[in-house]
Amino acid sequence: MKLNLATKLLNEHLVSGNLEENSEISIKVDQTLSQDATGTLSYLQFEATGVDRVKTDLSVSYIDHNMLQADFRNADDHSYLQDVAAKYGIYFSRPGNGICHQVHLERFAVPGTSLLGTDSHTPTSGGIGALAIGSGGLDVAIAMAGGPYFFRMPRIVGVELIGALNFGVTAKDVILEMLRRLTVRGGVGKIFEYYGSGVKTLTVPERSTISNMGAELGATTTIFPSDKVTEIYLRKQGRGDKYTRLAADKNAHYDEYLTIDLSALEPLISCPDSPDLVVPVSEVAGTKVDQVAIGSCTNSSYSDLMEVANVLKGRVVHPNVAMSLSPGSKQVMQMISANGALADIVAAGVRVLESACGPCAGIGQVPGHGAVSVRSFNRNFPGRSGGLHNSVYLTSPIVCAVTALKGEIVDPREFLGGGNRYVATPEKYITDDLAIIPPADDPSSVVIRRGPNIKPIPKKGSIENDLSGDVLIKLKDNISTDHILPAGTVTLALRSNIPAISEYVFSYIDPEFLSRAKKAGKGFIIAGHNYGQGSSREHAALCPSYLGIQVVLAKSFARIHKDNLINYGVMPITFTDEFNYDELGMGNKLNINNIAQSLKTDKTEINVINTTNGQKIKCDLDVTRRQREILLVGGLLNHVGV
Ligand code: MIC
Ligand code: SF4
Repeated sequence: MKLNLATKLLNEHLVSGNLEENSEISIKVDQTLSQDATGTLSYLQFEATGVDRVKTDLSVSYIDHNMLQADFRNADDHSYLQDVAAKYGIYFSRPGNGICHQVHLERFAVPGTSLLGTDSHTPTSGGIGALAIGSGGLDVAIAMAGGPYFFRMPRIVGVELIGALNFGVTAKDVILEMLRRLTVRGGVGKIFEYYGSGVKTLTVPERSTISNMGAELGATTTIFPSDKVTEIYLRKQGRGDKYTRLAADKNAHYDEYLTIDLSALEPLISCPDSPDLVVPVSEVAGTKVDQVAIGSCTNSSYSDLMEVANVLKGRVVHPNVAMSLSPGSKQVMQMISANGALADIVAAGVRVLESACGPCAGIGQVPGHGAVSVRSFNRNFPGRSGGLHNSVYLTSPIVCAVTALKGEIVDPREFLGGGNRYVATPEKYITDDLAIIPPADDPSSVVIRRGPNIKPIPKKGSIENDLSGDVLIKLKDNISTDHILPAGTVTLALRSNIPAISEYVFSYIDPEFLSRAKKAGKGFIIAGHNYGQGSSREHAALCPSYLGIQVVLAKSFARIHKDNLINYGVMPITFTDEFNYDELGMGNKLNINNIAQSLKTDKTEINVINTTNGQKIKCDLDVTRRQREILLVGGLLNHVGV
């Protein structure tokens, strides 16, 4: 059979299983990355494994999320991460060096290698032809300790790109078009592989914009071929030796096929409050805007910001708009400073922020009450911006720039009156790597600093044979990890302290949940489809588990979150018949009998008894043998004996 690229790379990395759709496989992990918001937990877990040096070819620890050192806690997390990196053979990317995915693409990602990251946007490196997957921190800890990464063999979707983008239309519109067609759960259990004549018209950073936001489709990952364009990019990054040509076989087989004609696309925008509520910009043109924010791992590359500077040059941001811009990396910041583009941006009245996630994770620039914010980011779930009462739109940097100038959403083709598509590609990138600290030569000399806010990770005992508890909350479809445990400065300072951060579980959507959960001491969550979409943060599984949640009964789950629930000993069960969801209510008392026994078999059918009315609800436990063993012993930490 003619193989697609994803299958070739999976084959090359395969440790166990076979590549049959939906069966469990495991792959060798060549590289890992982490960021500070999820990294502290991951490194605490890695330390607990007792391994004295990472076993990967390369592991990098980035500081990019919790940059606001409003008190001692973030600074303490940073020192902890720096010391752990030095001691265990991990490269440390200092605060200010940029967003993990942007920096990894520039400096470390290698075509054909596998990369596992503690962040859902790890597939950004798929733009360079890496097999890059996001997961919970515990899975990354195990990978650093030399273990493989387990997941279900996804369906491989071939997306053929034909034609070329027109003026005012960008790579962001390609992925927004995918979201328009497939929705935020259209990619669950799938890898998207792009191919076709249109691919060579896109630069590596443009490809990465597309692979980055494949996460919003719920995809396992996204991958592009590694071709001439990739080679030139790597050469300009001073890494030409890392290039290998990689492509699917001619006429390769895919499980599903899609085609996008790049020349037929128009500027698109996601409306509040979900990345898949996509419409043409022209449809919401005229909407008055209070804030514009450019940046994030989706759209803060050198060429993105050059395009913005080009539009802003000689113009001024509308008086009613507060505009910010966060360059994706130190490299980008240095380059736009050196060539004067930054001066044009500053002169236009833009507030230039440091190279970090910033407003994307609710770290500053929280929009005002009732405000409209237009962002070049990837997520607009409720509360994601750091506040609830606002309307966040997601679109390309060029739409952001013209919108900031006009004070209302506007189509760049109309505002600028047409022109040629401008994609700045430098002769050479600045590649000093001065903000990347290599591991210590003498690890034994490194003493790890641990601030008082860094607390041990709570563990659970083995699962009880009979589970019983109240329905503590009933949720709708597409509940994101931002709903479960909000982003923003308050919670980000608590990422290393599970008891403290647990106080914020569901705080935006149901402030009473916490007291209910504490009073009950145990219980069930009922949810709709795609429960746990979005971020990879383990806290969204670990904190409910800490509060006594034993079971999440949902219509369906997002991939990373389902794994995280299992890793922390929470049963992810689905309704066999969706309609039973309607019959359950808050406060119902539920029972599952003999669960430990069922876990020891391969039985997928589980009966949940609603003792409030005696109803028996048929449910499914769709987990692998390995995951059954993990659930039995109360989580992955117990399973690996740490
Ligand atoms: C995000 O984009 O939601 C984050 C913040 O980067 C997260 C990680 C986190 O919650 O710490 C992610 O995408 O995994
Ligand atoms: Fe950072 Fe936002 Fe990217 Fe998450 S999505 S890694 S918060 S820039």
